[in-house]
Amino acid sequence: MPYQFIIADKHGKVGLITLNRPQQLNALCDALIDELGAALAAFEADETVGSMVITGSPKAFAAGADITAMKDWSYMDVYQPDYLGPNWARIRNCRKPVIAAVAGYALGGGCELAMSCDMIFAADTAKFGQPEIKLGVLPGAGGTQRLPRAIGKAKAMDMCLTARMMDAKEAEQAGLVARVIAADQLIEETLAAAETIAGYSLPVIMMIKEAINRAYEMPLGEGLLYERRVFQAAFALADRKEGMAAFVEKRQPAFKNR
Ligand code: DAK
Repeated sequence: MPYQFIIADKHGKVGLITLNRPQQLNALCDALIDELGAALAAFEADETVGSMVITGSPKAFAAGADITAMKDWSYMDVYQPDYLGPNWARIRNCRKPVIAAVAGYALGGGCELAMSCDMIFAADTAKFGQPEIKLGVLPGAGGTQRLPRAIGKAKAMDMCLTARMMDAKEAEQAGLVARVIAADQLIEETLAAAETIAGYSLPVIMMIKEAINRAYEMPLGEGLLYERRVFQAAFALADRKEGMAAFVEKRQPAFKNR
């Protein structure tokens, strides 16, 4: 399917989505988010794909929602259609793992998009920020919610209230990113990690993603119970049997996603 604002292609078992509005530093216009949701849905439905990667350009992962598009809107212009609600939810509701490969700016909605992914791999050039306060608004797609969970209240307050940017090193130390990678290796290393994930059993991949995400929604006791029940459910999978048999027989497992 041809897209205007993104490029979607497959690398082995990995669906790679590249945000492609370079003149606007990948500012997230509504149509781009629609296309991103459509591409993720297509990869979700594709049985040959086990994980996805979202990336931008060397200069910008995404410099935020499209300020030019938003500048003249009224409250009712955004409230009535629930602006940026449903199409952003499609990203959050993805069941296969999604890695954000971030180089350059990830600001405002760009930082929030990266945080909506399951993990962030950052180039050493990455800069994260929630500068909405400078525009007279606040983060609206998770900045005030996911950021404190990722980096703690103090740093989240600092970033959202002063609008300062955080570099890749600080972001890794603070727990926002999983890995910092030399910029020229970012895509290669991220695709390799995504391919490793996609090589495992798909239902187990999805169970792990679901269980970790529950850690943000549930008290510890409920989360541990949920994890145990899903662990027990994994014993219904042919892939569980295959994985353990392969270990005992000292061979590579051949998972069938069943
Ligand atoms: N929107 C539109 N255009 C943008 C843009 C943006 N966010 N960011 C950059 N551009 C455009 C610039 O206008 C410029 O266009 P031309 O002048 O060439 O036509 C071009 O990209 C290059 O930008 P600069 O000339 O500014 O480049 P510099 O290297 O000098 O500076 C910069 C790079 C990233 C520091 C700077 O461009 C900048 O500060 N950009 C704005 C960053 C920002 O404030 N981002 C937050 C936007 S508000 C929600 C979902 C999402 C959101 C809210 C709710 N829901 C689900 C409810 C999100 C809100 C936001 O993100």
